[in-house]
Amino acid sequence: MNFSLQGKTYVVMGVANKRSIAWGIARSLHAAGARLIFTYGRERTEKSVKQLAETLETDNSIILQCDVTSDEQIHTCFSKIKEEVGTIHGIAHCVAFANKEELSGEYLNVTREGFLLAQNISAYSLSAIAKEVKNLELMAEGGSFITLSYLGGERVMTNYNVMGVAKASLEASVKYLASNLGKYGIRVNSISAGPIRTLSAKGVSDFNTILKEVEEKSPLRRCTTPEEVGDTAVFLFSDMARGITGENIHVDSGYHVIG
Ligand code: N5H
Repeated sequence: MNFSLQGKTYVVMGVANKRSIAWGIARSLHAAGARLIFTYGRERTEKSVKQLAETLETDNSIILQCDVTSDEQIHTCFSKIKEEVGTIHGIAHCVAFANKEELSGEYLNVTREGFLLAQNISAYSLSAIAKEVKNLELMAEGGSFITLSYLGGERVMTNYNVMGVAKASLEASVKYLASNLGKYGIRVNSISAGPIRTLSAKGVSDFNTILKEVEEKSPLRRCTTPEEVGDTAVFLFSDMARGITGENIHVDSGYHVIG
């Protein structure tokens, strides 16, 4: 048993730019010898995903659109993946969205529309993709799913609001999916990452203060990097983690143990 992902194929969903956690995961998977397939949501990110994929020296040229709010796009995307490679070994689901207006102030101001939008993109999409993978028998040799969460899904974090409720739903989905897919040799886990300066964090007014608090109070006294999340993803995807499913691993310098 080792960490090598040589000869295996992984789908990485949600690379937006070079700061993306998804890109950190892609680089770690690539270093472990994996072949990568990328998906993006909005047309305008296609170019940057292509440019980033080209910086990896192996052939990672399958780049497909997958707007996760559309069952049809999910079906088309994963059917194409089936046609192109036949079998995949894992999916990194790094997709989330909520209306900006609902990521500050009181959670109480949440709207039905905003609540459902956050749930649709950030939580339901994992189940929709898992269903498609199962129906297409894409993980015929067994495999694993990884999704990204945040501490705000477990406890109240200022301004996380509707996204916290979506992450709670995502983390519960991980457990139910793990329970259903285990019999096919498919594991489902999440990584709860510490705050990282990504496109998602853009516009968060007090982000520097949040990072500073992690630096000062976390057991490791430093912030989380996309590389740390990427390396944990390699572990979770590898046979070394064959006994782990339905789990939420905190890659956050230990911040979650602090009161
Ligand atoms: C407690 C915090 C800070 C406040 C909450 C931030 C939540 C961020 C997550 C969501 C996914 C961000 C989001 O949807 C932003 C959009 O409204 C506007 N941005 C966009 O449309 C950009 C262009 C696109 C590409 O973004 C997306 N998502 O598609 C949490 C932070 C300390 C940690 C953090 C930032 C967590 C997290 O979940 O990302």
